[in-house]
Amino acid sequence: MNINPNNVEIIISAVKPDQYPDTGLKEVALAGRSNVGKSSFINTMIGRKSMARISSKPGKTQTLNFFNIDEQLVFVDVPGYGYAKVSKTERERWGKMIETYITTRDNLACVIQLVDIRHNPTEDDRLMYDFLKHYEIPTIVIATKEDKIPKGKIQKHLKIIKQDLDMDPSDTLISYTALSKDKNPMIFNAIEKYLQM
Ligand SMILES: Nc1nc2c(ncn2[C@@H]2O[C@H](COP(=O)(O)OP(=O)(O)O)[C@@H](O)[C@H]2O)c(=O)[nH]1
Ligand SMILES: [Mg+2]
Repeated sequence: MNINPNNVEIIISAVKPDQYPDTGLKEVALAGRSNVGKSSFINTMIGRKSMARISSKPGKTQTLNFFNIDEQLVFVDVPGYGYAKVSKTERERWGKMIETYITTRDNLACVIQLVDIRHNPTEDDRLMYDFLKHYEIPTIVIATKEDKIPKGKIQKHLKIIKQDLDMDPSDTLISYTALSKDKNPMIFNAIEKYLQM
């Protein structure tokens, strides 16, 4: 898949289904703890420095942000979970927004769940993955920030993540760093498989 970075635009920030855009394109949603690197991932994948906002205030974006990626697919940046300073009411509103989107969106092709390669998956990471598997959503797990650990330790960390999430063998796990575009083709290939389904 070849993406023209100059043909990427934010379509809309939505909360409710009647605000979801009507593009006819397949959607790929990003899930992950706040600050794990979702916005950075989108920016690196599309080759645009600050398309998706890289937030210094985690937990701030409480909307689903839809990005039209060169008329080929739509990335949906989802607000992160696990941010401690969020009130119970906000957390519940967040949960409903995600659940509604994941369970009702017909053109959702797959979810890319980001985890931090340095740490064991958190309880929230496991709950999110289980939730996606419960609804049979194809999932690509991206273990990001690999630049922060020695190269020789990457495989060991990937193994732990796969085990801790109890990953479905049909799901893909890829180590990643937003500091480099090297793995963009590999990840677009993994995504492309689900776009055709
Ligand atoms: N070293 C390194 N830092 C990263 C990487 N991805 C994200 N970051 C940093 O982690 C912080 C949170 O990133 P952001 O994309 O806003 O996370 P989000 O809350 O999941 O959207 C920012 O300071 C980023 O610069 C990565 O692959 N490597
Ligand atoms: Mg973000």
